[in-house]
Amino acid sequence: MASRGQFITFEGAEGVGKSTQLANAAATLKSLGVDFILTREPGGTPMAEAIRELLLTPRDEPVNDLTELLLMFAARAQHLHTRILPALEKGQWVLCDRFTDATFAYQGGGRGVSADWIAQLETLVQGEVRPDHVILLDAPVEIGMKRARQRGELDRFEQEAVSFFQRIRGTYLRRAEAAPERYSIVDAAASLEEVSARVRDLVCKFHSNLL
Ligand code: Z5A
Repeated sequence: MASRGQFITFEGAEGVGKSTQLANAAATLKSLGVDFILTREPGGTPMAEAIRELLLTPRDEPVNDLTELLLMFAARAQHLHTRILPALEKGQWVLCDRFTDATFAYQGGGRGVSADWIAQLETLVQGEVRPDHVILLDAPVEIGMKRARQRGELDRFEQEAVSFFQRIRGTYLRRAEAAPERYSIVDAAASLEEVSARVRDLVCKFHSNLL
């Protein structure tokens, strides 16, 4: 029977380079001969992608914080139980663009929802499942916002103020500093070459630690 795959998530505020580094990590795993899937949250299955659409579309109707929180976890339940866990059980590694750390950062730090409520939903939906490694791409908020805004139209989250993203960055950093064995903080303000080299090294280290 194949040994369980590794679950690696990429986190950070908007525009820090998660999608870019996910592709870099995927190329690294390919070169190491590791079987893996690439996925994202909210989303990752047809139903969870439909929930993503609901969450990201700018709308005139104010969105209640609890509605947003519950939709994040509804999408996560579908994604985790129908895609992530079956892949891990088959021995595939899972590279995921955001996971529950984003909920603590955005809904908790950003919106001010109680971290206890988020932790309760985390236990309900995930049981004991947590990412094996979290790669936190960290950069001053202005840098990420500038990079993201060069792409054009802004989604519902991207329309928030700088202070919202500062609270998010602070929450991510506090979580990472509290559990350094599981979180790797990468300076995402560095050049693309430097960030890519650091992420490649981390992925190679996670792989060699299992040998
Ligand atoms: N959300 C939530 O609230 N709660 C949750 O639980 C979850 C999510 C799971 C969708 O996320 C939204 O959902 C998100 C949080 C919320 N909203 N926001 N903000 P998303 O991950 O799809 O969207 P995003 O955070 O806005 O990601 P992004 O804008 O796609 O950015 P990115 O993936 O981190 O960056 P990128 O696309 O790789 O890079 C951006 C640009 O910078 C691009 O042109 C790159 O070529 C360039 N780049 C990348 N790295 C560098 C370096 N090092 N130097 C220079 N230029 C660079």
